[in-house]
Order: sequence, then structure tokens, then C-alpha cells
Amino acid sequence: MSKPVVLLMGPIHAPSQARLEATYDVRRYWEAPDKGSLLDAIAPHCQCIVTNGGRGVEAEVMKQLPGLKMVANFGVGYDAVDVPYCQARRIGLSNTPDVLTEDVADLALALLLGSLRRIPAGDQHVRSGAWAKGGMALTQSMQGKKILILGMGRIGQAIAKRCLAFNTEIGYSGPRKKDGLSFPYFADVVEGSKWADVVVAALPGGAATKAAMSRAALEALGPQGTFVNIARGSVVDEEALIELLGNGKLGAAGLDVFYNEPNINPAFFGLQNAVLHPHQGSATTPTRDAMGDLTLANVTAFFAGQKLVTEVLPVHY
Ligand code: 8YV
Repeated sequence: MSKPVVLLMGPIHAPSQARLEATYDVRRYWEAPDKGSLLDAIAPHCQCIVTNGGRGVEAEVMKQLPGLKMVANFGVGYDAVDVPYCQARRIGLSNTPDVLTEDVADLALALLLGSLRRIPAGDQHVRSGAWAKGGMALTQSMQGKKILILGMGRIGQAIAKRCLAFNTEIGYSGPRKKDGLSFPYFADVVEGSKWADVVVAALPGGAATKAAMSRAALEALGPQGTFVNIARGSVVDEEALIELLGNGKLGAAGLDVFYNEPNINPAFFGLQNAVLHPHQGSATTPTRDAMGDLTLANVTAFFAGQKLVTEVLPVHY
């Protein structure tokens, strides 16, 4: 029996991709010189797309696959997948929640501490030989900080748990107050940012959260404030972020995510008060292995006619 066709939009974790390619007839979209011919050739057979969180998949591609029934997203965030189109055509969707929560939360703390304690500047101070001529400037303390978590989902709560170990106060903001959480809730992000010394963005990307961390919120956070983003570049007004970091109206930032990755706005490169990181939240070997296992488990469930393991939208068989 021939292997089922799977359209792979972009590369995923290499060992998981190798397993996928061993089991299915995988067609690599990003490598195809003529995308139209590739889609025409697989259109009669292709029922499943696998993609990574950064690449997602647009309606234009899905429209050319009349038999498409399922999209498996390697990543918890599926904002790059055209979800309204999937809903309209009743295409199933899976993602990779939970397995990456702890690593992403760890990186948020690393960026926060790295920003407050200026770890990259310290590294430079030692490497450049400047230390022999004098110590580096004093930094900010984490102790006692008021931390607003923007998006108190699984990852936000894992960040809060870690922050509490540093004697901080937690507040949160998001679309609604959560039952069972005793932290102060700020319905308005600007009000929350006025209260906070630090804002950590941990909310999903997409149209609903676009620039949720607005210019006004960044200004409210202010010259002593620190903004950390492990969510998506789209959740902050990036133009305002760059401007306010540049003129000192925002104190510092720790950023794992940006608009237009990996070709980010070069204005970031000159900002010494920003710690920059190349979208590495889930990028540890065990977590990427687990994300790959979950992606494959969803694809296996689909081809077995079963309910998806981590279903965002159900498959209609
Ligand atoms: C990945 C992510 O970088 O899970 C997410 O939403 O942003 C990251 O884990 C990405 O999805 C890998 O393709």
C-alpha cells in the first residue's frame, strides 16, 4: 500500500521530520521550485498538512487541496495558521501544548534576570578586558518587583510560580479574570502597567491580541520598567517599543520574539538596554523531541480515524 501524502510547509525538529518522512510520503513545500505544480500533483490525495509555528499555513495553500482534512502545527501557538478558514471548511487542527510550558517559562525568567542584572553587558565587560580597568555599573534588583503577567494561561502561570520564588508580587491581565487565582487582576493593560515594574507577555498571538502591549502601556511601565516577551512579536507595538527603549522612556526589555522573524528590525541591534534572543522558548532537545512526538501522535491519530490527541479543531472524517 502506498504511504499517505503529507504536505510539510517548513522544516521541523530534524529527528521528528525524519520519522515523519519514514512513515508518510512527505512533500516539502518550502523546497519546491514550483509550488503550484506541487499542489496540483498532490491535490487528489493530500489530506494532511504539517507545519511549524512560525510558518503556519495560509488559506491560499489550503484552497488548492480539496481533500484536506487536518493541519498539525508543531508549536503551541497556531496564529500563523488561518484558523477562520479551517473552521469554515471544517478542517481539523492540532498543536503541541503543555510539553513546552516549563522551558518557555524558564526562558522568560532568564530574559527577565538577564535584563535586570544586565547579564549580556557583564559578559561583554569581562570579554572586552574592561573589568581590569573598573567594575561594571550597578544593576536593578529582582527582589520585591511587581510583575504583571499579560496572559495568565499555562505558560503565564508557570512564569508566576517561578517569579514568586524571587520575592516578587504578581498581578495579571488578560481577556478575563480567572477563577481560582488570587493575584490582582487588571482588566486594563495600561492600568496594570502603571502598577507594575515588569510586564511579561505570555499571551497567544493573532488578531485578537495585536499590540495588546500598546504604546500607552509601555509608557505607563516607564523609565524604570522592564518588558519581557516570550509570546509573539505581534502582541506589542514594536515601533513604540523601539522608540521608547531608544529614548529611555522604557527602561529595558528581554525579547525572544519579534515582528518579521528572523529578519527583525535592525534598530534593535543598537539598543543596549534590550536583551535579544532568537525565538528559543521551546528550543531545548527534550522539549523539541516531545513536541515532535506530539505532532506525530496527532498525525497518526488522524490517519487512524481517531480524535486528535491535542485537538484545537476537530477533524470531520
Ligand atoms: C516554536 C513557539 O518556536 O510553540 C510555539 O508557539 O513559538 C515555539 O515553540 C515554534 O512553534 C517552532 O516551530
